[in-house]
Amino acid sequence: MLEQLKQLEAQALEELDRIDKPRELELWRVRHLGKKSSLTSVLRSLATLPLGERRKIGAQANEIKRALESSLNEKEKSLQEASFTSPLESRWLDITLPGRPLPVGRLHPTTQILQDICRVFKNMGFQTIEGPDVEWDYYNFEALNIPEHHPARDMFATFWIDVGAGAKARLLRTHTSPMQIRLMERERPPIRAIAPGRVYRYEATDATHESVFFNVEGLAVDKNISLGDLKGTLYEFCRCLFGEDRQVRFRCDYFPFVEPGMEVAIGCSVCDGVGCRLCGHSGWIETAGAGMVHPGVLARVGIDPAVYSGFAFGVGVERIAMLRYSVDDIRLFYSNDLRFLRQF
Ligand code: 2NM
Repeated sequence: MLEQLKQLEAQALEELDRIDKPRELELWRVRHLGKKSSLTSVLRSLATLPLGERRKIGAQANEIKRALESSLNEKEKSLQEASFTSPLESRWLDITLPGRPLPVGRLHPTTQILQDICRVFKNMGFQTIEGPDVEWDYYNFEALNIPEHHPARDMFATFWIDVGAGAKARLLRTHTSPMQIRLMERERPPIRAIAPGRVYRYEATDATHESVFFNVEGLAVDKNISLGDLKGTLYEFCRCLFGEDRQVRFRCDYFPFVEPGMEVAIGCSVCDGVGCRLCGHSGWIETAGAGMVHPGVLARVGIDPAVYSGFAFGVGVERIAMLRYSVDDIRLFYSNDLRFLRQF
């Protein structure tokens, strides 16, 4: 019997030694220490033995039971430790490898150009003013010399918010001049200001027209402001943005809020004047409208047109971006094509 117990122990320990997975431990425990194990049946059968043998074999069996239990504990601990350390030994972390590049965002090309334009005018002494995209009819039209039913309203295809409610109707601004009216209402000359912002036109889109785009409008009001000041300012603007070589052309044009009015065009940077899709085969791209502020506009905001005069202009930001980067379709700016946007 004693011999049998020794063998039992030796076999159990040998099996335990070979175990290398924690879940096998439980199977081993059931096999050698469980209710149906040989060891347990030896312990159960002790009662049937004569007293002398019962003591000897009982002590031996209990000792083996304790030995197996403590071996099991130790094995459990060592397997647990191995589960922590072995991944560190088997898996390498090469800290000298270069990192994975993270995609880096950037400013939208329109925003970049907008900032450039504002910087150029800031350097010429213009303050920047901003205001709401939703405007009153009064500020967008009435105050700019465009009363209701005036044919000039057709120049600014409008997204209306309130329909047919006179000067109190709301709309999406068609230019940022409304902010200049507000400025002239509350401040006296000398005034030098630009109003950058989003504007809206209810029009079909094509290569040079979007229904939502950015404008920068400028205004200077003072004594003795002349058309020469306007031309000098816009020449300087074109030189700063496009360099000394690009040509600038002024021609007569009509805007209800200026008199005289003019359009400003710049030599096409895509074809260099030869003619292409971008410039409509004319070699010129219209980039701005401008003129001397209409006396009626000044009078309405309480600035005496007999004492003061002013010039004003409006620049299309995307048009400038198209020239600067030789982009031949304005719709590329807002189609969210990363292949396009990543180039800026
Ligand atoms: C343009 C063209 C010509 C303009 C006029 C004014 C204001 F408020 F002074 F009357 N602001 N901007 C103006 C003049 C805008 O955009 C094509």
